[in-house]
Amino acid sequence: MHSQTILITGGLGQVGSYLTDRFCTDNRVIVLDNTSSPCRHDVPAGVQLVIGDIQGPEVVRLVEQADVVIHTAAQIDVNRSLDQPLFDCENNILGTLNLLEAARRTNLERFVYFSSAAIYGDTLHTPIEEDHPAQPLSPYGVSKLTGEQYALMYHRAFGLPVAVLRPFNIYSPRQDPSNPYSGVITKFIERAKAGQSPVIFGDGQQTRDFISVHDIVDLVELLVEKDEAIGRVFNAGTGTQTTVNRLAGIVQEVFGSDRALEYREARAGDIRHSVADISAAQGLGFVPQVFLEDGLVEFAGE
Ligand code: UD2
Repeated sequence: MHSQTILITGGLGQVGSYLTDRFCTDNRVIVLDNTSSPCRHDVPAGVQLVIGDIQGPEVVRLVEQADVVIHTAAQIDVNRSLDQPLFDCENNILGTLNLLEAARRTNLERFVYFSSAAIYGDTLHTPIEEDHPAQPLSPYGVSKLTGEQYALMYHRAFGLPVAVLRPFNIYSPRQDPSNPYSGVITKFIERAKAGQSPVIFGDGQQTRDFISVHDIVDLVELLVEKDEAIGRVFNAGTGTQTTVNRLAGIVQEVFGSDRALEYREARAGDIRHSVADISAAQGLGFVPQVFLEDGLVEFAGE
């Protein structure tokens, strides 16, 4: 890959920070972040940090300098989107549109848009392929889907080289444990570190497709490199489903605990089964590398 100037929105966040670390070794990286939910406050040497919002006018100047835009910045809290749908809409839809408008008349080589598996809503079948009906259950899901639609329209109408990814359940040691809406892995690990057993909502037989942030970064690299990715949508998962019970067992193993698991009432609106069909990503050469067991070991060292 030749050296490029890469603008990473949300570059201080859970995913953006790992993208920054990977891309900055061979490229010029500019991070744009409004510091609303940073998982770190600094960037590696040589990376330019711009504190600002994706809705601001400065994105024009930043996008003009870039060869590639990787757009991860978003309001990511499903519950907050239910409480404040307008806030979610402004951030995610208008913010994305502002970036796309800035990109419209440039010679960008790639615009990578981070969507979410939340766009699917209740699943009719698994594994979930990209053509599965999109029936989001939250304003967040609607805002992510709308962002996708705008991005793909900018490809069709204006030739912008857009690629979209729909991450399933991403995990990394940089997810903020103090956030009440952090994912189940972060929750289980925090409890394990405090000598407590995992709390399982429902019978624990519900499944998810847990994907390491390192695999997400690999897939983004492919979306940037491969021209076949342009104008298309890719599920970002491992294709493997894991029950919440099994996850709890692995966390207990990694932390050497044999306490009894705690079961509580199922969460309202919880989706029963979720696993990605990743044949589209595999067609680009994507091979998930991180087994859940190994990915969780990384947390033990934190
Ligand atoms: C994921 C996304 C969310 C949205 C949603 C769309 C994450 C962190 N969240 O929610 O943003 O895209 O998918 O479908 O990726 N659980 C427990 N104990 C706990 C915490 C959770 O048993 O302490 C269960 C929970 O009831 C659920 C499963 O673990 O069945 C996964 O929960 P989650 O909050 O990590 O993620 P999910 O899939 O609900």
